[in-house]
Amino acid sequence: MFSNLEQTFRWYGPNDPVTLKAIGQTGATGIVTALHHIPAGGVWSREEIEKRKHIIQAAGLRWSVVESVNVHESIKTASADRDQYTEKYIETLKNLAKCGIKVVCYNFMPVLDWTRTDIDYRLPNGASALRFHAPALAAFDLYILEREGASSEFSKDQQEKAKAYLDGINADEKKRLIHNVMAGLPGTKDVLTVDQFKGHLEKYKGIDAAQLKKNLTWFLQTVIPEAENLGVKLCIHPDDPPFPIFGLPRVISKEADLVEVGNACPSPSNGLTFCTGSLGARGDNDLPGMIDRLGAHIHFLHLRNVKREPDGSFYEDNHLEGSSDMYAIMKSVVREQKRRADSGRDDVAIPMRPDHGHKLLDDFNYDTFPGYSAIGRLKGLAELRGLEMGIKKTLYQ
Ligand code: DNO
Repeated sequence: MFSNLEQTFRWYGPNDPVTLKAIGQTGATGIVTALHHIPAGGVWSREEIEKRKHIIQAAGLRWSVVESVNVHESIKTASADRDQYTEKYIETLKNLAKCGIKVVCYNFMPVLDWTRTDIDYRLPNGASALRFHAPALAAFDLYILEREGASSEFSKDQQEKAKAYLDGINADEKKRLIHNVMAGLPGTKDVLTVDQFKGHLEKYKGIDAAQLKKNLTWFLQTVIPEAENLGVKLCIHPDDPPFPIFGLPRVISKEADLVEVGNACPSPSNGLTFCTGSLGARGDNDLPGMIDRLGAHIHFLHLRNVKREPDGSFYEDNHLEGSSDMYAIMKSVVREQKRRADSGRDDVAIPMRPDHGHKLLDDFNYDTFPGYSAIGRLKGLAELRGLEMGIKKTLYQ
């Protein structure tokens, strides 16, 4: 039997209340982390990388994947200083490669990384989940940000629902909404002010999806050949949510986008982070089929399930429940592993992490990063590894 997926857990570094010791007890063997204290655009020195690597190894774990080396906004907007930031990006990849860390996740989402309106959405059993509530986002856009042109992007009905939502929340809830939407990069506690955000949006005036794709293509064609020389596998993370928000273009939302990424610079170093939660927020993404067709390019898996609602909202469900068929997804993943094993590829043990988790039980006693509780993710990992084993034994033993 070919090997299992590599079970990994995201760890936000020494300040993460979920310790490496706790992670070891989940059964995960790999760590997914980044040097979150270095802002996008800064070079990760070899010393800093080694320091972090040693902490992980001392806990008996391995630094399997970097998530993420963030791409500077100047590269996404093709500003005059993009060359300088691209050189720094390559420098970081070189340093990572020297330290033996060779799978690197990144994304190409303008301004904000992932976006949720509610980070404490209570499910009937009392668990706390993350939610994207479309009327709340529209309310923020139309009536808090007061973005020019926003009203032409929402139907009359959507505008009415947004207004009703805003009228129905109190001052604290409104503050929380602003905080949730403006929260900065994962792993930081940074929160943009609405005015700062407006300033960022300015820079995207005149950048539509076609232009953003061009900028991504330039980045890939500049960086991928270097990564290939280093033996580093880059893997782009899809947009979350996988549709435009705040008038900003989104270019990694569906199968055709992922195909375009590959075609922009064919190379084993130009790969995908297949995030079933992000891609699964669109009903027209056929996740198992996408894995069947694009599996060879997947270097990293985020396994998570969302429950879609008719108005474009969604919340994060249990890993095996929700709108996506996790059994069919895992079956496609296992088939991809079999293809890799049969063709002698050395990356059969694709790193996977249980992406996000509910807050459950004792999780409420810790101030964890949104989505990154210990017990909720442990539950997800346990279910996913059982599913993997069941499918493997049924199909191949
Ligand atoms: C959320 C994550 C994202 C992801 C980045 C990848 O939990 O999946 O923050 O890490 O977008 O670059």
